[in-house]
Amino acid sequence: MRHFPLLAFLAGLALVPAAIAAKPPNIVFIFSDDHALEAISAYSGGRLNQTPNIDRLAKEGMLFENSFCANSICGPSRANILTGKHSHVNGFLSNERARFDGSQMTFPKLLQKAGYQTALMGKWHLNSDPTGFDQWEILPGQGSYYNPVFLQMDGSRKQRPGYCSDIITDLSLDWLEERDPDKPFLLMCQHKAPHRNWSPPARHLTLFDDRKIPEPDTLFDRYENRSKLLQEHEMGIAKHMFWGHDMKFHGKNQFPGAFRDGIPNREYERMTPAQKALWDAAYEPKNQAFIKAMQEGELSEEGIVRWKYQRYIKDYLRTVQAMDDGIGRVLDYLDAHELTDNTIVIYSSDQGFYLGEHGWYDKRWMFEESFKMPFLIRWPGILNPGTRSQALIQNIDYAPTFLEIAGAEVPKEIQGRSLLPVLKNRGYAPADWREALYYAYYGERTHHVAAHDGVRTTRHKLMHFPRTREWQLFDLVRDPQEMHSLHAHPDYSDVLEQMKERYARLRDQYGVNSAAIPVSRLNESWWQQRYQSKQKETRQGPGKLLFIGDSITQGWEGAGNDVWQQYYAERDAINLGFSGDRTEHALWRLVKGDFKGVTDPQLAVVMIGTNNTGHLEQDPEETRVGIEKIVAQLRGAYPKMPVLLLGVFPRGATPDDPMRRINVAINERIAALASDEKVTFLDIGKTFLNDDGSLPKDIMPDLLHLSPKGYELWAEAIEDQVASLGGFSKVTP
Ligand code: SGN
Ligand code: CA
Repeated sequence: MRHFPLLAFLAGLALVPAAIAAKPPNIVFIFSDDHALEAISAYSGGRLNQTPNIDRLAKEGMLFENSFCANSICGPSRANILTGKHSHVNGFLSNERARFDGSQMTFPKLLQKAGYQTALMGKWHLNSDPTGFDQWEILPGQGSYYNPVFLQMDGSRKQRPGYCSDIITDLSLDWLEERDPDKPFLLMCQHKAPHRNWSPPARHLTLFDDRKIPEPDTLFDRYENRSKLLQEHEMGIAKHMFWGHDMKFHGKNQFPGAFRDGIPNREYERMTPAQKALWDAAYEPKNQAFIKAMQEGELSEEGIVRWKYQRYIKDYLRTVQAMDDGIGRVLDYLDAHELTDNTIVIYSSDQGFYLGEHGWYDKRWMFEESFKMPFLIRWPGILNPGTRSQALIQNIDYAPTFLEIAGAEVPKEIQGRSLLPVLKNRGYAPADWREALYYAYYGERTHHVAAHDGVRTTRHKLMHFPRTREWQLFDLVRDPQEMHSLHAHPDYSDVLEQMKERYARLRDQYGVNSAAIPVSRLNESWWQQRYQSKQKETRQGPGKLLFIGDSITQGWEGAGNDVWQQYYAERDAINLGFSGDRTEHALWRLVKGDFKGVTDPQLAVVMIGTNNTGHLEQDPEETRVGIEKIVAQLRGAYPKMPVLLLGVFPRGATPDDPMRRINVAINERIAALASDEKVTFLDIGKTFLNDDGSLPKDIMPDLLHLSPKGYELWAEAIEDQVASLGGFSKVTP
């Protein structure tokens, strides 16, 4: 029997009509892609635009001013929402080459179990088919604005004429019409808009033509007083807008200094002649006027950026307008069918977006504009109209909220918190509510935003960039635009320490362990090249013996080369050592790599972890988990292959060297991995050491890497095991 704990609190509220208490409420989750708070008039006061229908939710319900995502990018945010978990737990870290594991627990599945009818219409972008929905129809990948194709549940594709946001609204309303009226329902109506390339519908093509949209103060940010990594971005209005795709010009780029080449306006290519005619009638006069002004030298460099900003923001806002029209139609439908009173309506978007702030478009950074998500909720009879909440909420909270509302049990594994106590408390956070949020972006090549994570309280934000091991600290009250990092400011040394403590505590609470989360180093060109050449080698195979590690393993190609030739060349060995790799990087290579040619490897030799120690002085327990994942990855890929796991080699001059001690502690822990009968653990550290435990320089000249003699000792020390485990005939030097 199901029970509804909600009833208890509903009963306590005088406002609740009896009808509501009788039936669990329906949930309409309206979700968009890349909608910045600044482009919602309920949030911004209408500085840029008016969104009357989204605003209805604010007027009739509750608006959250401190609503955040856990990872400011599309697929990951959707995965956070579905699972109620941070990215490192649900496994969907970035858009690049990721597939959502739909076999895991998600809230739609649990709502289904609790008796809800569930449907999803529109953008999905998780690269695997939706699970947990009675009905769905989704855009493939990013989808298109004009005459979009939709994936059907039977695997077929259907092109639908018209404009994406209108069609997604139609599909949603059709489903509402056809559903079983006796069951509560969850409808996820998920728009593509206002995602790039910001293509408006015919009816809004000239909206804002008579206006100059105000520019943000930081449009010309020079990225001073913050990490140098900010300058690496490729998401600038000044430098990274495409002539065709973004700026909607036809033909060849006439001003290569000001616009990027390469991607035409693919949406235009999709249009019917009639759609094209309307489009051209709207854009061409404006485009030709700009081209003429450019040819006549009328625009300064700044003037060009300003023009591009106007083109960008107007198109963006036009797509918002069309979506807002659709939201109005959904709300009207609920009214007309007397569903409003027992239906919770939510509006949110996968993350925020830069509307020129810091000179940017796109998202990914933990800065406010893209870290924030809109979150508005209407729940007649429960929420006081026009309430604005300051509580710190995050997208991992949605799943437990919906489950609690439906009277379903909230699984312990969920990391978010139900928002019901906040909703019940007129938007005020209860006494035991969180004081800080954790955020992590895992890096992608698109737009060149370096991986970072951090914590935010109501007042401060701490960011950490692992690549440069930099901290950034912002005081959001004094510097809301985040123009000046205070991490080195003496007045903030206490705040910095407190924030670092919070950061450590939250990472601990959520089980964030950088050693065990796959990370690429494709942004380093030598690494990328080595990765590609090793890809080729593993595709060609056969690869009977795999060496997996860091620079010490890579060194078989250098100081160890003669010994390698003698021992391993004839055994079809492949050197998968990458200088500077920590466990997370080796793990990434194993997870993402193409080992097609390696069909029947006889043995893997693994030795890694010393860079987790050397770069980060990482807790040996964390490094252990990273090594465990590497071994598990190998075991999963090749169940028959034995693994020879070597203890991390000693480093530093003497046994009391702090790094040496960490490596020893790692080895004490990873020895236990040999409980798997296919894994043999061997610690050959002593081979390299003097009797007193000191490291001789003729073996490790820099007290970390091996000399030719060191490689000889290594090969000799493991030869018995290599031969017997791998089934090779023994090499006798
Ligand atoms: C596309 C866009 C990017 C955008 C990503 C991710 N380029 O690659 O600008 O950052 O999607 O967006 S485009 O040329 O296709 O327009 S997300 O919302 O899916 O995460
Ligand atoms: Ca997005």
